[in-house]
Amino acid sequence: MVETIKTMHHGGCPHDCPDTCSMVFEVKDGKLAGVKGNPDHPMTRGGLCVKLKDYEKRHYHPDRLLYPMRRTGPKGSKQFERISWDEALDEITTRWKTIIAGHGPQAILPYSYLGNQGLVHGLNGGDAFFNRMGATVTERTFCGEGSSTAWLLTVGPTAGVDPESFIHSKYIIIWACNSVSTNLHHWHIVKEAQKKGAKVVVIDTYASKTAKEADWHIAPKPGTDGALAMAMIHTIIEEGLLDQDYVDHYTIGFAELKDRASLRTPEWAEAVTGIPAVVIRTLAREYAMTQPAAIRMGVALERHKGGGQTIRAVSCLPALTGAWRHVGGGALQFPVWEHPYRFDVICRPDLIPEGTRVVNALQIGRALTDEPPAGPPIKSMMCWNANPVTQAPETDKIVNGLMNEHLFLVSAEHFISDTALYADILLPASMGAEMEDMILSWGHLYLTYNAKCVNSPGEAIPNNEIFRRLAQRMGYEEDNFKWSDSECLEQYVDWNSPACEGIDLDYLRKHGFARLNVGTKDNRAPHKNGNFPTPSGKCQFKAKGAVNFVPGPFRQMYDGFQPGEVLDPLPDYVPSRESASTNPDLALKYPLSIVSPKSHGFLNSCYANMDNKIQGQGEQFVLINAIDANNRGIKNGDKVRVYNDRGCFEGNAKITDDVNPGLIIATLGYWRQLNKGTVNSISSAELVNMGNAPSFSDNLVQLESAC
Ligand SMILES: Nc1nc2c(c(=O)[nH]1)N[C@H]1C(S)=C(S)[C@@H](COP(=O)(O)OP(=O)(O)OC[C@H]3O[C@@H](n4cnc5c(=O)[nH]c(N)nc54)[C@H](O)[C@@H]3O)O[C@H]1N2
Ligand SMILES: Nc1nc2c(c(=O)[nH]1)N[C@H]1C(S)=C(S)[C@@H](COP(=O)(O)OP(=O)(O)OC[C@H]3O[C@@H](n4cnc5c(=O)[nH]c(N)nc54)[C@H](O)[C@@H]3O)O[C@H]1N2
Ligand code: SF4
Ligand SMILES: [Mo]
Repeated sequence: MVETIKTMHHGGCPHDCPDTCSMVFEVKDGKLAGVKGNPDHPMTRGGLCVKLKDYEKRHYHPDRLLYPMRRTGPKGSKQFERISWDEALDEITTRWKTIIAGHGPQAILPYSYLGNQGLVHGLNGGDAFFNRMGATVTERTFCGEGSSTAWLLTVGPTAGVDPESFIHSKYIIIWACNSVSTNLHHWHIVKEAQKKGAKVVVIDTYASKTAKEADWHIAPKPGTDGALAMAMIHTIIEEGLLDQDYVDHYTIGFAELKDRASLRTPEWAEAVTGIPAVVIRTLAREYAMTQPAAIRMGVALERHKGGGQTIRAVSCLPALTGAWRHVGGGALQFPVWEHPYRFDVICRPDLIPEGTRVVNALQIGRALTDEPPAGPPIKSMMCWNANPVTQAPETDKIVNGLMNEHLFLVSAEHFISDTALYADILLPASMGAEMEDMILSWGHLYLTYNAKCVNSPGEAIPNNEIFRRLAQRMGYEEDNFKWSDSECLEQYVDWNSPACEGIDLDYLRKHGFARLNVGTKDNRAPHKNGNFPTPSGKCQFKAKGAVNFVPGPFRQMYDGFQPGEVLDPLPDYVPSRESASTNPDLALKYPLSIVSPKSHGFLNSCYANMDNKIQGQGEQFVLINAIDANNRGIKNGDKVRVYNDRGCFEGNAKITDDVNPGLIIATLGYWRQLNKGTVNSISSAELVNMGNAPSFSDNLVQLESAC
């Protein structure tokens, strides 16, 4: 038998994950035969996670969508017939032209997120296309926008401490982040620092995989971290543990912060958080007195009504103690701030007609049902790179909205997801190894390249090609719709920026990744002498006159559209919307708080349709304390029903000390098609107090046996 040759190509994991791994694609006989982590990449270090290690199986999964399809049965019945690309695109554009003629372009609503994080096939195409159309703008504040608003307000658009510099840290606080599952390639570095003597503290509302590997696990009630941080600030000031010289030179608003924190005692915080005052004092002392100290903030810190203010309080800590003076000291939010992506060229916010309405993606269920936005009715929605039925809150409303016969739904997908299930037209999209791209990295300081090395199966085409073809049919002439994928890459990065010195596309094609010129892990201390990229140049404990706005990569798109309310100039604890103290009546009916973090074995809802991944992850479970289980006559393994006024889902009870009484945990991603409801059936679509972020950790429920 003749041995065929295996070739290797540079890949970049396209998923919405802070690790943005550099991969090696192995191609044999024109097919993706395997994937490996790039051994040369300082963070990937040759290893991928359990989700991606057999990525080729996802490419060639038997359920993969291979051809354009048209719905033939009732909505949601999963009855489709194969049609040609021409038929599909003609039908879509004919429908859209009719809708635009009758109701105006805002009757069409785009829906996308970071299902693909490529600059070309994730962010591009769709945004420019729908902005050109004048469609409704859909505000995507799923993940980190509250955190980003708070971070920008306090320290500005800085990457902060390099995730790799944690190797030099002596005290590490991982705050509301389950790194072992969600940021594995940072966790390796934290473990190495731990071996070298660093103390690792995990502040998580339950004993996550990461908390179990920490030196110290502190478990505040969900949504109370703002009180914990304010009490740390109180202790640091009261006990004189601060770096007064740093505070005097490089911060503003200390006197006011001191005044605000004077009443936020550890005893006060004990009543709010459930953490003993003595523990809070010890944490504050150790944190302030052990340098370099680094804080890794997780996305979940923002997920309750007071999320923005919580992040502001935490972001003040390293300036108070002077941790920023040291390599490996400071705080890490999203290093994306120092990446020179040209979002204005990618998304073309300049094309949005003045006065275009904005619908928040988290509130899509309301917009499609009982709270339609002012203006024309929503007659059509196109969904790509997102799966709101599984991932967005108030699922029942979303499903009701998608069942509406008058809503023309187009879904570009890899699989018939819980959202694509309701589509009128399905479009098959290409997957990772089938298209050239650069992957947006929000969790490290490397540019990441992805080569096209195999053809797509069936008739799948990349997202950007879908939008090129649609643009042609709609008669849109802008350059964005004519550039090839390679030309897009030339345009989408500011290759002349200092961060890109010595790096170009050819370099990336050869090496697969490149570290930005923003210092090395061994010398980077960007705020040693202040230099905060804020209006004052200082760390802003106080930000007078700040208004709420939507930050992040899409900032430009919203400036001028959402002026927002004036914010409290100082950080503080803002209680949750749904808790026994803030809503006692609701708590009588629904006495349990629920937190729905990421599943170890899924990537949001991706992989939760693959048998081997479900096997690894296990069926939907609900972690519950023995006290709460006994009160309800629940035994380990019982099928339980979790519910509130918004909806319900089912899972298998796991009785454990990993959660405190009053809290249950059910992880995210399981498909509604394969389960009875999902965690988002009970989630509220209310937004948090900054950046219109989601409140996934601010929900009350009741639980009962489902048998
Ligand atoms: N395996 C896996 N990895 C992923 C993803 C995935 O789906 N699966 N998704 C990716 C994406 S999109 C993102 S944004 C990141 C997010 O990654 P993370 O930031 O780690 O987010 P979560 O898993 O939602 O939550 C992390 C931890 O915060 C805790 N938590 C929740 N609310 C609170 C609170 O109020 N206070 C405190 N102290 N703790 C709280 C949860 O119990 C959980 O253990 O992960 C990425 N990586
Ligand atoms: N309860 C609860 N809800 C949450 C969270 C939580 O912690 N708890 N986390 C939130 C967070 S942090 C996030 S980021 C959001 C994520 O929300 P989503 O981005 O909606 O989540 P995914 O499940 O990753 O959906 C992406 C979809 O895009 C498809 N896709 C992937 N690549 C491509 C492509 O190249 N082309 C096309 N056309 N389609 C593609 C995938 O098949 C998948 O169906 O969920 C949020 N929802
Ligand atoms: S999902 Fe995250 S950890 Fe897994 S391969 Fe992709 S970037 Fe790496
Ligand atoms: Mo996310």
